[in-house]
Amino acid sequence: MFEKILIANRGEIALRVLRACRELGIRTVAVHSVADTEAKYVKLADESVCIGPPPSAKSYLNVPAIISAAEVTDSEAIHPGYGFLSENADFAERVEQSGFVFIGPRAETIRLMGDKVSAKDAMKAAGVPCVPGSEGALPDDPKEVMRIANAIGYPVIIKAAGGGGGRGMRVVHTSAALLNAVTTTKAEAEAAFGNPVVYMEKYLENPRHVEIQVLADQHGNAVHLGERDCSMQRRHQKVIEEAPAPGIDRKVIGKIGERCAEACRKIGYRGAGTFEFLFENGEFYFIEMNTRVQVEHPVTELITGVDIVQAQVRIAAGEKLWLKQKDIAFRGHAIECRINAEDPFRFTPSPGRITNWHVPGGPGIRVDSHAYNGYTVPQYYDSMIGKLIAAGDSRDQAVRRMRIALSEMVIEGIKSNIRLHQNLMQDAGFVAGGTSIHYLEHKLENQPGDSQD
Ligand code: MV4
Repeated sequence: MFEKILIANRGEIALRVLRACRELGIRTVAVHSVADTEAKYVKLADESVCIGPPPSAKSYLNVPAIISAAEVTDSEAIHPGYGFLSENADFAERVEQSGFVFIGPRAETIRLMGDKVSAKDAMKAAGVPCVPGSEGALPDDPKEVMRIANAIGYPVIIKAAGGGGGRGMRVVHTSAALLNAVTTTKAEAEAAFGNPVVYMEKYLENPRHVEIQVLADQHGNAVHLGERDCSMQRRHQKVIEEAPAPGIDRKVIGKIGERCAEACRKIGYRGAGTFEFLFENGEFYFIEMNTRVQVEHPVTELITGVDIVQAQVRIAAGEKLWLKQKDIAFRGHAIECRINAEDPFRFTPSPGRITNWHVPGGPGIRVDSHAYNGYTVPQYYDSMIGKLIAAGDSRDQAVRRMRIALSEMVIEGIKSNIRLHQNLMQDAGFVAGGTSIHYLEHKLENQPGDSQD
């Protein structure tokens, strides 16, 4: 096992990785920007190194500064968390070339999944069901493009190979609009990602977002940890996630989960990974793979008892997978509310000093947050300041525990989205379960909520 790991991230996930390392007896190095100098998790780490000024581009994305910090502290491995450099293949390569272990997949795997065309090709070849669409990249010949769209059937969606997570896509409803849409998406893709390649898919009008968590070791073994439903989102930002996905047959999950595990074995995947699917009319359609730990990993941890962050570290250290698929049992239900420093109905960021912070507790409640009384939420980063997770024997119990937890939670001095979550925990559609990816945005259009304070 490693003796010392550098955590190349900030906030709640830096604290989460730190805790995983502590339990494994591994010393930690926190790297931080000037804006995070006073953060408690930085002081909790065994060592800390300031890597630059507040803007991410000069600190958490500053590759030479992070590599130097690993060198001067004699770290053996680097955990990238999520966001920032976590899915940057060039960073993973630099880490390994500098003699450190990157806690994540091989750089070539990250590169393969970063290109959404090659990711889909690889998954299709590995037996994962995909959304019907163009075979790879769209050709230049407009007649061919028209033919492909006609074969798929409208509506179709044009997506950038360099995009992902909702960036660089355009829905097309008629053949009259097709060629302009392709031209515009290609130009935007070139400008945004330096890659004009686009592909086409059948546009699914009302799907759910259901993703499968996998773990794979460096010795050809892989298991799945079931699914998460992340349909409750606004502008591609997830708001609530849960496991299991309401109303989906366990046998169907077992089958798609095994397809994902088998795909990991086939491509030599290493570490934790997430297969993103659209789920519509009882069918799973692969869209993208994420090669990092995800924000919503706790709901899977709570229903499986598997510590996903520790698993990432143990796999990176070369351990053979200690779990067989039959050892993994799914127990009860877990729901996560992302706690953001923002206006609960207008969604404008609300950085500043937290003058009063009180977190809930009791059976089945977990709070993953780096915040505390007197903590100042910096203006430079994502507005997520923590996650409130409730688990119970049933979905109903998890919902009831979440309502109580939200009622106990106190955040003063800044605005938070607690009231939005309280509203959603009482929402008939949410309570029934199984809403589509458009549900929250439609609800917010129709009932924009009170905008006092
Ligand atoms: C789609 C789709 C419908 N049909 N692909 C958006 C994020 C990116 N990961 C893929 N996305 C979508 N791809 C086809 N063929 C609808 C979306 C989509 C979406 C997907 C997951 C979660 C939220 C979403 C919100 C809007 C659109």
